[in-house]
Amino acid sequence: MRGSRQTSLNLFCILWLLLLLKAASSSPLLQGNDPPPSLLPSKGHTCIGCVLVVSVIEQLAQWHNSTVKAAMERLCSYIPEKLQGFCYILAEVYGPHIAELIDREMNADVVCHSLKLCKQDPGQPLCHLYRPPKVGLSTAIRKARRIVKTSKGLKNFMGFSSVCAFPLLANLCEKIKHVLRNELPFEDLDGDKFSTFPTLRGYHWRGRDCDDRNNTVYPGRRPDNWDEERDSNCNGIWGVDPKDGIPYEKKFCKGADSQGVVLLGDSAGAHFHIPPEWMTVSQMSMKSFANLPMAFTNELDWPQFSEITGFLNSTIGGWTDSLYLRLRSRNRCNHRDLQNISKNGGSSGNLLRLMKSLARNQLWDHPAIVIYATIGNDVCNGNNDTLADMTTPKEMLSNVMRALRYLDTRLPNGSHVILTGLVDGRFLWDNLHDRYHPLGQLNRDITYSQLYSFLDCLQVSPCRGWMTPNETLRNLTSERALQLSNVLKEIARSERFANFDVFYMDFPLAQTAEKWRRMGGEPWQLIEPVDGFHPSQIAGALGTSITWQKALQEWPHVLGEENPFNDQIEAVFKDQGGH
Ligand SMILES: *[C@@H]1O[C@H](CO)[C@@H](O)[C@H](O)[C@H]1NC(C)=O
Ligand SMILES: *[C@@H]1O[C@H](CO)[C@@H](O)[C@H](O)[C@H]1NC(C)=O
Ligand SMILES: *[C@@H]1O[C@H](CO)[C@@H](O)[C@H](O)[C@H]1NC(C)=O
Ligand SMILES: *[C@@H]1O[C@H](CO)[C@@H](O)[C@H](O)[C@H]1NC(C)=O
Ligand SMILES: *[C@@H]1O[C@H](CO)[C@@H](O)[C@H](O)[C@H]1NC(C)=O
Ligand SMILES: *[C@@H]1O[C@H](CO)[C@@H](O)[C@H](O)[C@H]1NC(C)=O
Ligand SMILES: *[C@@H]1O[C@H](CO)[C@@H](O)[C@H](O)[C@H]1NC(C)=O
Ligand SMILES: CC(=O)N[C@H]1CO[C@H](CO)[C@@H](O)[C@@H]1O
Repeated sequence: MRGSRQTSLNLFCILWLLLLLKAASSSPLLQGNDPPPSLLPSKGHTCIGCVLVVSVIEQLAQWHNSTVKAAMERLCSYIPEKLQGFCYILAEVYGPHIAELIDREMNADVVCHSLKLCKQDPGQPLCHLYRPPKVGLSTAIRKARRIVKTSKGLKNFMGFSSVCAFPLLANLCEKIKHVLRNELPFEDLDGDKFSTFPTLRGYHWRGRDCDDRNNTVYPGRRPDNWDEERDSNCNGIWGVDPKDGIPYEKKFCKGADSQGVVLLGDSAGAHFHIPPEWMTVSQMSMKSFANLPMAFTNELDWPQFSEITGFLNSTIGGWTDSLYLRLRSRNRCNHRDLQNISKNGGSSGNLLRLMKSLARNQLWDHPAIVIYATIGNDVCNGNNDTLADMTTPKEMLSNVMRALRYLDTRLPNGSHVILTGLVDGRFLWDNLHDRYHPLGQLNRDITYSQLYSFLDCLQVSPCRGWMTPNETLRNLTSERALQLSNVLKEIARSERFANFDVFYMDFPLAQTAEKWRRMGGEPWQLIEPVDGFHPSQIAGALGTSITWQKALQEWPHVLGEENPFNDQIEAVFKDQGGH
């Protein structure tokens, strides 16, 4: 009995850490050619998870002037109901011990090292997020370990890996695994890739299906018999005008150059975002965690608000503007024709596999505008020798050409491909290094520079080359990024394809920053506050308007003509069934 209670506590612990800390870093690192992520987080992520959770508990106690135990209970009361049971038991049993450590002024680094959730590898430095305590980090940890040893409750502390081996828990582990798995195998989505389910790569990622049972009904196809009887392409336009007997789809959409929007990209394109409310104790409430289940089943991405395929009003700050929304208001026949084929960790190499999940049929479907945007992962990695692991220009050329040749076999004639250059990530260090991270704002004790070093030390940095105090390294990383962008530029200049034309544009970071400055904003607001790495909601929305203006001026044919029937479509079909 006792054993199994102890085990569920540990399981909860795992769940909580996984949740919070997959957050803090993992996803951008998962490269497509790695083995599928396992249930158990890497050592580095476990450590970040622990430091994060302990910090939040510590700060909640401080902010509400409560005991550590009360702070844990408070945190439990904020998280979604299904997780609360475990949480309360955990607080009951572990509370006193963590409290004891915290009450002795041990910071989260010390607590986590003493609980062995952070480990020092032989020959490696001792990783820490906070400035080390006066007595020195190793001394503090030794002292904390003695306290932990003498306290009964933690004696049975079970290693993570042993928990799922426990027969009673295998089932639960499977379920958690299912939800937390970063990757739903696309092969499993049988034939029809569109869905009426929002997350788990459902309609937040692609236009919503309007008849999930019929595989020949999906957004983006050319209408079947002018959609006289049913909406075969899900754009909300169907039926026959009783006044003249002409099908509406024919009347409003024939010759309208309908086309979809497809993003082939990375975590920036998918719009990776960890809500800062999850770790800002001064504003923490039940509301702060309401979006937690959705966020995790969407891989911590928010494609529904993203700059290319966003279609819902942002609930995470800023506003939504997207290429899809603009193309839709230019021609309402394009309603719902969007696909966001991007993935955290997407790079020119692993995109080759991911893009197989593109749903476009050369015979039956409308053309599409494809945005190819892997803006950083070809130079970003967390490896020791980061420079050696960057994509070379030669590899880039080969990867992108393979991708384009593949697209040429999948995209309907008349499509367009826009290659987006890599970002210059020096923007991150330049604008963030001495600012306080959300976790460090209460006590002004954690800067982005500290965060970057912590991630670096744990060897889980999403981008060692740019998230570093070493200016030479940052410059070298930008130099490589520029070389890779030039490869894309050259491809757009010199290569021709049968079914689409191809263009290049720089990633519009500089223009975005300038535009935001004129609007009275600060450059740091263009970066995701929690990870200190991805473009923020504001950066995405502003980037859209810049991309749109550029296309309008330089390649107007890509966007197609304005549909003169837009108002009539709206009058007859209202919001066209929504999204
Ligand atoms: C915090 O609570 C303790 C005990 O309830 C009280 O003595 C102390 O004055 C409080 N401190 C502040 C800053 O409210
Ligand atoms: C599926 O949709 C297609 C296209 O609209 C239609 O022709 C066909 O009859 C539908 N099949 C079923 C079983 O409803
Ligand atoms: C977004 O908000 C605006 C203004 O509040 C509203 O007009 C619009 O319909 C909303 N869009 C969506 C997709 O909900
Ligand atoms: C990086 O690699 C070098 C040489 O292989 C090694 O000496 C060093 O300890 C490594 N550093 C880390 C942080 O792994
Ligand atoms: C890095 O690049 C910037 C801009 O090109 C330059 O001003 C600076 O001197 C370079 N720093 C180093 C250490 O190479
Ligand atoms: C900075 O990075 C460069 C390139 O990796 C390396 O050669 C140099 O030793 C680093 N400097 C410091 C102070 O670590
Ligand atoms: C695509 O369309 C263009 C113009 O409409 C035509 O010239 C070209 O031959 C077509 N390409 C293929 C592969 O059908
Ligand atoms: C269906 C699909 O691939 N959706 C992607 C949309 O974009 C996000 C982030 O860019 C990806 O994580 C999704 O996988």
